[in-house]
Amino acid sequence: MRQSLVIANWKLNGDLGLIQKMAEQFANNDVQTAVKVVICPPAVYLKAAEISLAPAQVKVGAQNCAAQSEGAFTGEISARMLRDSGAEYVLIGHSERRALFAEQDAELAKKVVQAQREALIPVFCIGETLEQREAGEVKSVLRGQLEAGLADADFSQLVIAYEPVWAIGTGKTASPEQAQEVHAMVREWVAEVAPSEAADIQILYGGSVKAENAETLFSQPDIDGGLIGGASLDPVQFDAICKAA
Ligand code: G2H
Repeated sequence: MRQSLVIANWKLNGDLGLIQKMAEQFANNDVQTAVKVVICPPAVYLKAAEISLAPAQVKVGAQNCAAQSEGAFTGEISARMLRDSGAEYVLIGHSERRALFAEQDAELAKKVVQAQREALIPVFCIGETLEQREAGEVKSVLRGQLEAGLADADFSQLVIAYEPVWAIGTGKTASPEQAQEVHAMVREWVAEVAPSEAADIQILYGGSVKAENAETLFSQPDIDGGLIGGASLDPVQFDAICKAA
């Protein structure tokens, strides 16, 4: 039985005030007993978020990590540093990192290894563009991303997030059926490469999830929760999304 997981991706948003509001929203809330809730603020806020959210049983994660463990890499933050700052999860391969920061498959595979070496759970993100979907390439694109990025992964310490690029921050959401079809395909792929993990691995949906559409998405058999961007900046709405999981 897979536990539901809902992860907030604050992207380049949020501050100490939002952490405080989120902590207040989840205090005296029992959703976290059934659903694992994780907040990924900008890295500089990880420690503050860990301390504020711990009493509410909300975990924290990072949005990125270095592909290297240490050295002359100005501006980078290693997986060990993130772990020291309280992170338990780290997003890897978000489409914004791929598109805006030119992150390539080989680099992402190294990040996954670095994260797992430091006992961080990678949340490995995959997704196709609208052009690729319309060209009938969803399966080949996603399998390519999975094969390349997870080449050296330990599947027992891993989360996969399907985020169709055309649904990110656009207000367009994949239909529950479209999302389920992809999630089932991803689970089938895991069954091929790591058969013992296929039933247990958590596969999240992301892309314009809101309180209104969360329940139908999360009720699909292979959707184990969500990766939430814009709607996670509103504590009341994020709480409602967690309750739908
Ligand atoms: C996709 C998602 C969170 P949003 O990027 O990772 O953001 O919910 O704003 O589409």
